[in-house]
Amino acid sequence: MKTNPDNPVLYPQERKHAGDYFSASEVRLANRNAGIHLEMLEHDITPIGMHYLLSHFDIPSVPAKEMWRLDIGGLVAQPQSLGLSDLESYPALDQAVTLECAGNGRALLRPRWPNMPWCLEAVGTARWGGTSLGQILAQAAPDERATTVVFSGADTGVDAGHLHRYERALSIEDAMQEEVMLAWRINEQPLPPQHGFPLRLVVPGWYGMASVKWLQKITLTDQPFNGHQQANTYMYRQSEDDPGLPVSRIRVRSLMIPPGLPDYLTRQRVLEAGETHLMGRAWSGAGVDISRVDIAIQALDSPTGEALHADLEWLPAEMSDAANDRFSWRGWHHTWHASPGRYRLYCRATDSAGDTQPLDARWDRAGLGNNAVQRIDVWVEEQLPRLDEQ
Ligand SMILES: Nc1nc2c(c(=O)[nH]1)N[C@H]1C(S)=C(S)[C@@H](COP(=O)(O)O)O[C@H]1N2
Ligand SMILES: [Mo]
Repeated sequence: MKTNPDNPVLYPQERKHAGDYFSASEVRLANRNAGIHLEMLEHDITPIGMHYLLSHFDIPSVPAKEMWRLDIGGLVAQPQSLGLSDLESYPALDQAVTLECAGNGRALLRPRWPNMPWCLEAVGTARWGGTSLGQILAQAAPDERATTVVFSGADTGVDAGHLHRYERALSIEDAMQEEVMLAWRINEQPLPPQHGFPLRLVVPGWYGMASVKWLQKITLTDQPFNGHQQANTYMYRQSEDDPGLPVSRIRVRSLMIPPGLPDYLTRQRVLEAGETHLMGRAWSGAGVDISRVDIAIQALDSPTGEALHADLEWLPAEMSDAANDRFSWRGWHHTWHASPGRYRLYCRATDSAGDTQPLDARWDRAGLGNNAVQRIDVWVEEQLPRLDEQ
């Protein structure tokens, strides 16, 4: 094999952290990989088209639904080649799952790692429909030496000079968990192309990278899997030479719907004094419940925007009924009697395993797993101008 050493795709320059301004590449990625609009946190189930998206390469062109095969091979006694109609004959599994990208919050770190510049919008909760993976793996009769299950998508591209298919692995124990599913429906509809049509993996509780879209092949092996998206990306690292720790489950987080009205360009918020309904969602990938969400409202000096008191006073939010599924977010709300001024609003979730969100972001070289407390600045006015007097 001979490739041109001047080719910057195969031989890229080293990626470096960046300062203030987003590059054209980051803006282009942001236009491809839309995020949820935070006001859509109003819905238990995120409407299709409002769920965030992250696709590394091009959305692959896939054969018609009837032609699609899922091949299961490697260390198995009974290799399988299954069409979608074969999968549909297994018991249906339908579950609301909160999916979040491990890069959510990346753009709030300084300095910034050039990659998809998520602020806080890489999350959504869909009702995924399909069937549990474990029973299908069991049909293939895994060899007892098999330790690892590799999932291969139909999409291919280059990242950091590595040409590869999008592939991720789970340990066989993790893959056999009953909630791990093969999904061909989202919110009662067939998967749209951007969410993995016709078939994807959904790994509840894990950051999104585990949920391989356009799933074509499952391979059982007794070797550790060292694919690019397993061993190089999606590792928590402090520095370049840090061997790193694998990214797995979603860290506890809450988000608030920004209250009041937005400024079009800056998204700064303005609202009228009085009773203000604050609401949002909280989730944790440990498969454990959210035990509490606390709210803090900090008065800021106007016009400097500096905090008038450094200390935060936390007030418990009311949690909505835990009607949703185990791997799905939970609603919370809080009534704020807002008086005129400038404020910073905070929300912080704690799960029943005792994990809570840090106030400040933990450093990660690639901007992964930043679950720091959200801050929203608002201006409260005695009265807003009347619409028809403008
Ligand atoms: N085949 C394939 N699967 C993939 C990806 C991808 O680029 N290719 N992106 C992963 C990442 S990083 C995330 S966060 C989720 C996003 O799923 P969504 O786009 O359906 O929200 O898909 C995961 N599965
Ligand atoms: Mo992601």
